[in-house]
Amino acid sequence: MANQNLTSWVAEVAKQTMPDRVVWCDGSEEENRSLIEQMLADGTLVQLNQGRHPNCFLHRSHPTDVARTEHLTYICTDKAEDAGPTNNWMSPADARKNIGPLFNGSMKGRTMYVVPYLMGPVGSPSAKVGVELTDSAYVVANMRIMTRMGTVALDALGDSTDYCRGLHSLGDLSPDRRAICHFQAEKLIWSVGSGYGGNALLGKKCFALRVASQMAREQGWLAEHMLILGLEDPQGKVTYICAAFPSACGKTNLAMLVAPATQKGWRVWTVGDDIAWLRIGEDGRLWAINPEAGFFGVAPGTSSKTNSNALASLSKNAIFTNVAMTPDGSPWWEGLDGDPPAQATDWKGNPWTPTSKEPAAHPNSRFTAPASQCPCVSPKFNAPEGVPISAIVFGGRRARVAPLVYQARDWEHGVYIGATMASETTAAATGAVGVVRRDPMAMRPFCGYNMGDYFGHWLELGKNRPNFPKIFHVNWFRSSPTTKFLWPGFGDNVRVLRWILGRVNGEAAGRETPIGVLPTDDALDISGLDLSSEAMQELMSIDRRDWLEESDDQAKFLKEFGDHMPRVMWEQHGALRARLEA
Ligand code: O2Y
Ligand code: MN
Repeated sequence: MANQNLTSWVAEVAKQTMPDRVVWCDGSEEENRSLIEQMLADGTLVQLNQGRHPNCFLHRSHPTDVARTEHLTYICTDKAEDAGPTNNWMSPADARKNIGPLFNGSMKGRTMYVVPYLMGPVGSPSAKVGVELTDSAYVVANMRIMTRMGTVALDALGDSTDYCRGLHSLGDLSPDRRAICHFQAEKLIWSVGSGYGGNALLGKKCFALRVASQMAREQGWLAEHMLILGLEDPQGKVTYICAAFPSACGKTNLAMLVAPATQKGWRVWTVGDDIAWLRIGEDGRLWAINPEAGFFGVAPGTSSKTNSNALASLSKNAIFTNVAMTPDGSPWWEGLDGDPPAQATDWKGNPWTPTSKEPAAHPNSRFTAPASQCPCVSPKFNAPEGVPISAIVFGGRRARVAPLVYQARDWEHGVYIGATMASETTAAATGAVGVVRRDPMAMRPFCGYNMGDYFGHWLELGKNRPNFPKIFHVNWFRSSPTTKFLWPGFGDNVRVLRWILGRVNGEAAGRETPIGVLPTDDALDISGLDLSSEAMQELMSIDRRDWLEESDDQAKFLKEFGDHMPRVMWEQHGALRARLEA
């Protein structure tokens, strides 16, 4: 029996959007094959070399539709202050009046696909159902990779009304008629005018972060923009770590890290590369699931050197968006192994050679690939109970100020570190280089409510929880006047993870500093690295003047939230100042 609530909503939307056909997706192989054939025929997809890249296809998005559009993304709550200063706000009434009409007849001449999907492993108490109605077959094919899609989700839903509704229409793809609205009280998402990534695959940032963060607040859990990895020691014991980094900080690379040969017996297992849902277990620990089933990774810079596991993950059954194509039908992007091809077709479909002024692949070009294809996918990837988290790592890209690694003094201090996290912008992300942007817990674009209240939720959840994870901060990007990056990064980051693990187990040495606990001089294994003692000292240095300035800037940020900022955060700020001034 079809779910009555769902069938009524589908009928209501069809009446407004007027599609030629409504198709309920079951997620089967046959259904996917026929969608792919249809998209190859109508030009939505380009076939890649099926010998070298089995079942892989290329999509070129509209040239004005190549990234998430934060300025057109709204949190729709009755009161503006419930969205807070980091979100764009629109009242639900205004959204219905101003954005609603963009859906009128928007699916005429198109098919409306009903896409039921499950976020989280089948049978998990943490998993949640969403349903996306979309007029984009490309979205359906991507959702099939990124979520557990189709019958499995309808089975999980049964006749419940507890699901997140998402309505997506390509509209006319004009940026002037593009908006993404989150009606938080109703768990309803509207997205119109974009077919790209996080704007259109509504299970990802819209549901799993913006809507879910609001649900998590109400229900006593956390929906976070975090990777989840398992760190295996030489004895075979695996400890799980979550980490939150803003864009362009190597999150996917850390999630799939390959330890160098010198770190014998250490390895990383990937549970997730982008989103974690965390619940308190009966043992008082935080348990994490990855709500997603695939990776929507950035292609440029991905190579066998930077991330061989990502490269292996996308070797088959992958959809590429806005990458270049070589004459033999292989996907290509800047930073891929080997020399650039002598000629290629760029992301817009134009001829390209290495002398062309523009990059061949768009800097935000992407691959969508099933997580099951990742060589280091965790055996716990589908575990309904998830994995117990021992450490939470925050990080940012800072040329100065933040040392390579430090540990928070306690949970409240850790929440302060997460709340005041910042990263310097890169050319690829914004055009302006080196501007410090506060991005609390890497959730600035994704927290679906006032972030002052969000910090309060974190503080409340961790109260009197001795088994909660320890909190750390890392910075892989420290530089000096003579050296761009002092730390080698990539696989060698496992050395830092090992110190973190040592701290969790009470085994690694640390020294108290005004900002937290840093490794003692020989606590970090740097054997075999070409790292001078000066460089190491710089990596671990804390400049008091820099930090006083930093804490002033942190205070400016905290103030933006007015009465919503918990008193504890100000106490943490005062305590930091006092330690710096002592
Ligand atoms: O969602 C997009 O369109 C690109 S941004 C993105 C994609 C995958 C994972 N994370 C992000 C992000 O901005 O955090
Ligand atoms: Mn992300």
